[in-house]
Amino acid sequence: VRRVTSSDATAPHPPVPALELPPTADGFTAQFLRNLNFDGGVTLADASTNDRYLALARTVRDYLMLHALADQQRQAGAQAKAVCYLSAEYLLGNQLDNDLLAGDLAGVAADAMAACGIDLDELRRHEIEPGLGNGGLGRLAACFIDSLATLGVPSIGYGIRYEYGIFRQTFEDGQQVEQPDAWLTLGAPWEQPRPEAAQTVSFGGRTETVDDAGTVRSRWIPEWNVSAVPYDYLVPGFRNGRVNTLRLWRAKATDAFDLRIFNSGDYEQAVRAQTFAENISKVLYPEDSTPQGKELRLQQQYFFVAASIRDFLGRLPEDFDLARLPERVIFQLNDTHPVIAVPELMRVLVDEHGMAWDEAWAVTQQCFAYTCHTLLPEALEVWPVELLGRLLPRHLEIVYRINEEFLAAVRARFGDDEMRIRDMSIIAEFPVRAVRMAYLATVAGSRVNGVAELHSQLLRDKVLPAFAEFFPEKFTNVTNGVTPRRFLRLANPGLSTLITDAIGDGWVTDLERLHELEPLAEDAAFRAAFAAVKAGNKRRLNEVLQARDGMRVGDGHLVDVMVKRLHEYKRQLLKVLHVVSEYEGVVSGRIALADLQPRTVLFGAKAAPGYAMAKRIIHLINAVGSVVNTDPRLDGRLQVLFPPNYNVTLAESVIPAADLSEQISLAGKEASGTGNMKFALNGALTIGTDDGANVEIRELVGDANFFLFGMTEPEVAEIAQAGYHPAAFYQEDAGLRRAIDLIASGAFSGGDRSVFEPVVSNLLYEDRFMVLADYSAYMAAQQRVDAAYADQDGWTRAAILNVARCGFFSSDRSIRDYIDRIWHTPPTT
Ligand code: T68
Repeated sequence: VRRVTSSDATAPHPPVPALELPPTADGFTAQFLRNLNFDGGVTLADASTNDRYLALARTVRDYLMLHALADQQRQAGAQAKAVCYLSAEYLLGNQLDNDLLAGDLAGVAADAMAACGIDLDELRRHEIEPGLGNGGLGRLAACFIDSLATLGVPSIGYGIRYEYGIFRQTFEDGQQVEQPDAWLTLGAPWEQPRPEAAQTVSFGGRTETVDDAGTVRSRWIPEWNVSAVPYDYLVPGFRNGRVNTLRLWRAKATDAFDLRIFNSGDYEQAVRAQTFAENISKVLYPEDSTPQGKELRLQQQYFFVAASIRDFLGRLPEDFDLARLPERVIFQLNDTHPVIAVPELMRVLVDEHGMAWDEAWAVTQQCFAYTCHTLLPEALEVWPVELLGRLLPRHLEIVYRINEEFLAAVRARFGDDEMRIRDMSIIAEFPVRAVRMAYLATVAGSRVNGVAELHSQLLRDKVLPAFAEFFPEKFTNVTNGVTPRRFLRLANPGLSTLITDAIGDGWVTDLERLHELEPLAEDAAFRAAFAAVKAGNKRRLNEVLQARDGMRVGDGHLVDVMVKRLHEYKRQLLKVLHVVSEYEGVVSGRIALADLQPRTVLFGAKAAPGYAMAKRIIHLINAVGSVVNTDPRLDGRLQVLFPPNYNVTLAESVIPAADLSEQISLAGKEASGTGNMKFALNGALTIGTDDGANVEIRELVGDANFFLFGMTEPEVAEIAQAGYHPAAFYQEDAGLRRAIDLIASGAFSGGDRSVFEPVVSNLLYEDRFMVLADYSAYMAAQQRVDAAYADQDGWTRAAILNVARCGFFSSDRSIRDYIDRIWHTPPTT
């Protein structure tokens, strides 16, 4: 590779060849300079870090685009059934390394940057991840589009291009402060706007009935429109030449709308209208597992699904017979957020294409499938009829008719059982009349799936039992998975190399091959190498934490990690009680300092801005940390770290460094979890309850390699039934009492007892998620952890077995399960 000097770069370019595959360092360099000069308008000598980053990203995208164009050619005229994944969230994480890996461009990019005298790592650090999701649900969608591309499934992801993603979290005096995530301000090199493919989406107005040659039809006369402009992201498969599209919609005011008002002479009003329209894609709602019920949120939902359905139908041949739509598409509903797509497709088929209702309903039922991601009743979305009728009057009519016909079918089967009818109605009557979106999705979809075995069973037995009885054939399970490309190959290069050296690199796309590592758990040299990788990952984490937050994990410490959204059901408080108990034990002299296993407890969690208790718990964690970390009596043997703004990028440093993975939700509350899979796959041992996918992880890795504790779901149900009294646990357990009393005393709040009083009284008198009931079992399990960690070699053996036995948790397997059980799309290539 020729070294490009700054004087070369300022000189006019010689003619450069078109981009070539396979990529070469010279070709990459030339394209990079072209992008820097012509796209960025700067010379190499004058380029800022941002200029270089943008040009590099553009160059990577250019290579992927070559594959994408070839892919389009291959698929032109193809009639394969496609998967349209409808999701309000995609928590993508950084793109640069992912795309370099998938496109096999890392080597040429490194050479090219070296030739230009550019520090590639600096550009890596410059990237801002698109945080277009809250947590597990959004990250699952991102893993799924990676697997869809890697498996070569014809598919499109549809979503919203939020101008502001999940907020950036900072701490002030230990309390969460939310800052806007202006991720687009420095340029968005990975996206391609496609204004020519914009769709119009309508809202409001009224319906009227028209006599259409003897049949009475309803017609929607909307009041206002917005334009949905697609922004396309390339989703490369892993080194297979396949590139799928993630199409995210941005709201813009329509020209027509503006013109009408401009012509009326009201300039200010016209500009206001523009703001109003553009608000629809302005910001991601930061609530997870608690729907907001706000009008703008419903506008977002309808906005993106209406645009997506039109967009997909527009790809079919002009003369396509829509009765055959199920042969060409399945719309997968990622939770209830896109469920308004059901009445929208009905409206398009019936009102716009004149299809008879019954035929349209048969088509619609085959075109949708619904994934549920929760078990919390309060997390099931409902839309007040008043709001839906105001925003989407025709859709409300359609929902009413769907409900009427569905309830007639229920009556035909079970008679006039009014209790049952009320239970199953898509329309709830109390506290206000409202559409139950999960019910609508269940009635409309061909399949309903939960996201782990236990979750799917509880969905059938507890959340939707009447529906499971009525439509037993619809209910199925697809256990979640995570992409091994991002969460093992990229995040853990040390372990990846170790694995590849041992068994070859086939595991990257066939994760079950990790089983071949099992015998190596008995190989002392392999164990030593594995332990060395873990130690290296801890050093790497320390570099990241040091630079980002001035924090570090203690040398020789057990790294104990709890990273996930802050929610009471996930029970960060149980982890806090463990820390406080250990601290109290040492300062009171009950535990000899020398007997304390040195540990760093690392938390990462964002709280929904309106969730007061979650924010208090964040405050408590920080408060406990600042006392414990600085108390000389602990001599640094117990550390609590809470780096702010946990996101995908930080996860990629934290997970490979962890020894212990905290998955301690109350049994029956966590639908699946996916962090639990990432940790086990990277060789952390889990301390966990019998909940979500923990159940399947434990079955696979074996009881000896998993620290199980706590009540089972039936036990939880039983004590809930009998009446749960948390204060009784407080009375009976001296250790628990000491920990709670210490918090209540103000020891972590400068003597001010009022600060954490709401947390303490909630635990003592309500404790909805039974933290106190599981406390003693959790403490005992942590003692088993300490004992196990004392035998380093035994711990490493167990860690290797975790890696070797977690191949099942690849999102490639999840996608194959969706194909087999739900989509029935053609075999993948
Ligand atoms: C999560 N759900 C589940 N919801 O909690 C988790 N909710 O157990 C599961 O592993 C994961 O989904 C993937 O299946 C969520 O993450 C949300 O983020 C959310 C967002 C908006 C509204 C409601």
